[in-house]
Amino acid sequence: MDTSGKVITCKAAIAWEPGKPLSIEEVEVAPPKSHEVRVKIIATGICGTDDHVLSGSFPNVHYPVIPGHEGAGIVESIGKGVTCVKPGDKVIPLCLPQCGECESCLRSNTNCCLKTHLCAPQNLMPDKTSRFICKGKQIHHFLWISTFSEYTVMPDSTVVKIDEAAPLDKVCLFGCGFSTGYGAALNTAQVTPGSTCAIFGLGGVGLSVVMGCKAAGASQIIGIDINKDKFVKAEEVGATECLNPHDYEKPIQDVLMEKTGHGVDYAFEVVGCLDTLTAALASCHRGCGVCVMVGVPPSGSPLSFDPMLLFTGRTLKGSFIGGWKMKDSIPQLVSSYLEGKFKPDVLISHTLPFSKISEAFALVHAGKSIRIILVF
Ligand code: COD
Ligand code: ZN
Ligand code: ZN
Repeated sequence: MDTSGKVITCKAAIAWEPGKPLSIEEVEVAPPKSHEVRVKIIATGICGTDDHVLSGSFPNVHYPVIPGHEGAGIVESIGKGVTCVKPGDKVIPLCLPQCGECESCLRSNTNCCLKTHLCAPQNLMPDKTSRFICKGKQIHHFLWISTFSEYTVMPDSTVVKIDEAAPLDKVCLFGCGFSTGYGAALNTAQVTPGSTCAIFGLGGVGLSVVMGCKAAGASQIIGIDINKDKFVKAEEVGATECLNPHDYEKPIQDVLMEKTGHGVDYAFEVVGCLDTLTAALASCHRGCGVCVMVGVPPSGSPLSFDPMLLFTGRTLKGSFIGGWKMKDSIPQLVSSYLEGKFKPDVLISHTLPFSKISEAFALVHAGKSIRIILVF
């Protein structure tokens, strides 16, 4: 049945207010307007950030909202003026737009498009209206892509065509988790062969950092997590050793200093916590260590640390979605995946039907998952 130009009714998971569990509802999804694309989502991952949306700790989210930002699907229809994709294309929705026109997009040294949610709200489409209605109420978009809906509408700056051979229930990980972590090591830190790395937080994103450090040729890769169940996977993807800070009486940065002599060349914060950020910075080589912040501590929390940590030459850097300009890079990452250059599949601990989204979040909360893929 040709659905283009018509409202589609489908299932979506709605967060009605912060602190409440998701509920699966029937939503009406309006057709795409000019420069918008409607995508049938085939698979979506659950990222730590989606959980932050449920708890209310992710900034600038308007409720009720359909979260989800790590999806893959097939274009159902396109609005006027869309040239980058056509119906039937396999695509990945982008949690970071690449509009191609703004000051950042025109620079080669940043991926921070001025249309990102940090610069402009993405709770509604660019024309300030929603494409989602449930029980007569307007539902907000999340990062413009809301992948926890079987059909979703997004601006054409936030979607990219990928190889038609790509398995969508695997490559959805390129929409956030894998790209964020892998790029933090390769693009932001530019890890060098033979170097020493420490990764704080071994969730799906942290494990992708481990994979990036390994691909860059690091010789010592130390994983750090308070949940020792995460160590098996970390060692499988390249960690040479794993540490649980709770096993030591002294702070973990002191343990790392002792282990490495002068500190690690690269430390990555992939928890989203102020304490682990300062510990990561303090673990770096005092003269030339680079600390990369991947996680985001709760908004508004001030960071304080001894300035001497920087004075001697350490660098503190942020990494935004792995530093990738997403439209340019994601199709290439997918092609490299199809050539067998890396295996983010190992991050997938569970694949469940979309109807089990609440069970999936329970597994996330119990620390029993790495990446859960939901399939429609
Ligand atoms: N020390 C060491 N490890 C810890 C500590 C601690 N004090 N506390 C928790 N951990 C571990 C947990 O046991 C867990 O294994 C890991 O840290 C966190 O993993 P997940 O699975 O909860 O999260 P991820 O890997 O899916 O995502 C992590 C992020 C840090 C990217 C995310 O939560 C975040 O901060 N997102 C905001 C940043 C952003 O916008 N990123 C891009 C879009 S997601
Ligand atoms: Zn994410
Ligand atoms: Zn831009």
